[in-house]
Amino acid sequence: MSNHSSCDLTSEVIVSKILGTVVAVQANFYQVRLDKETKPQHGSEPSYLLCTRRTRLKKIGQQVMVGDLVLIEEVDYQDRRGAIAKVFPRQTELSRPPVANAEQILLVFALENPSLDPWQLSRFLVTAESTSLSLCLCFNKLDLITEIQRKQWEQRLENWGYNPLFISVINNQGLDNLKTCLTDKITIFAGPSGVGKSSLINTLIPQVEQRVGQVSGKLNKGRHTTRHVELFELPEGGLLADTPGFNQPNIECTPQELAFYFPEAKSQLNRGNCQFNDCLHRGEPNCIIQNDWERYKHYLSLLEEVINRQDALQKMGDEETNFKLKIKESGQECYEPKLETKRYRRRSRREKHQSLQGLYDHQSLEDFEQQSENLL
Ligand SMILES: Nc1nc2c(ncn2[C@@H]2O[C@H](COP(=O)(O)OP(=O)(O)OP(=O)(O)O)[C@@H](O)[C@H]2O)c(=O)[nH]1
Ligand SMILES: [Mg+2]
Ligand SMILES: [Zn+2]
Repeated sequence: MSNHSSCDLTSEVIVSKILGTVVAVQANFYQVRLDKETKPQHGSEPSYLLCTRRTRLKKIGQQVMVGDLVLIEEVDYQDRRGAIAKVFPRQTELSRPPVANAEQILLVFALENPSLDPWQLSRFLVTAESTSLSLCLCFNKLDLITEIQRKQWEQRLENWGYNPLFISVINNQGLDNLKTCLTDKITIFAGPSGVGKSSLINTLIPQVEQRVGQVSGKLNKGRHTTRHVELFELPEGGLLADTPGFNQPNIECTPQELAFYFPEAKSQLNRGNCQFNDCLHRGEPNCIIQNDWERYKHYLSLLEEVINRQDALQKMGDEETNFKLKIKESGQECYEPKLETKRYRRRSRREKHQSLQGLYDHQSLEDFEQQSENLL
């Protein structure tokens, strides 16, 4: 065989391998954004295909998630259709929200309206730190505070071990730095309700509503009745997942892990060891963690919560997780028996996955599980 023909053969194989990223899942359909590198460059091909999943994938029980990198076959550019033939191994996997291959979490808080609550911020930060994703912290509504107040927050957060971005979506301030942070990555937006996540996405992607409107009717049907995860493409490259706001994420980690999710404590732990391997840093003899940092009280409160949670789980042993954590108005936690065990049975199996618990409210989690079941 001449060099020439073997070269032709190779290029043909490469061309037929169309790769893409799943940006939305609805019932048995997957909206896939085609990878620019593998897509033929005739100029007329669409950027998105509506795909089904090959029977072989169904047989082996291969789930397809938003964020998955997939191989597409049976590409029909005319009808904008295709079939997912393979799901590539995931770099990361979050269960709540269900997103594969996300690289970072963008935590958005408002400086005012709603006013910044350090305790709530700590809960979000610890939840984000407990995933393997990197974290970008961003404070919105800079227009509502003075420069002195901004400096105070900056100093305070620096003591916590963070270097946040300050932005104002309304005044278009600080957005260039943020864009740099988001380029070419899959980012999950998280933060309490009303801080400006959706406003930010609309500013970063002016076409966002139109883009969604272009999606085929089949995929669009459930959009307004079912809240589902969808990735939006940034003009500069990169994908964003908007998630509904929530107020109190639950912390799912072991008591021993918790200190590592506070940068101020982690840096102390990196300098040496406590006398006891299972030290919880509550004044044990020869503990290396000092108590003179601002968030030490947050650490102690969360530690108690994590211990209570672990105790409750242990009590249940291998039984189903029939209890749910309830946070009272006072911030105190208690466990209540849960009657609908089915939902929790599924959830407890998922606990091995990373999760940003609470990013999805229970209703939409159920919706998603319903959809996932339809897919099987
Ligand atoms: N002053 C000021 N208001 C803003 C800014 N950005 C957003 N807002 C306002 O904040 C309110 C909430 O914004 P959304 O974008 O809906 O907030 P969200 O985070 O998506 O809220 P959820 O969807 O409930 O989680 C809206 O009234 C926005 O106009 C800003 O930079 N400054
Ligand atoms: Mg929103
Ligand atoms: Zn210690």
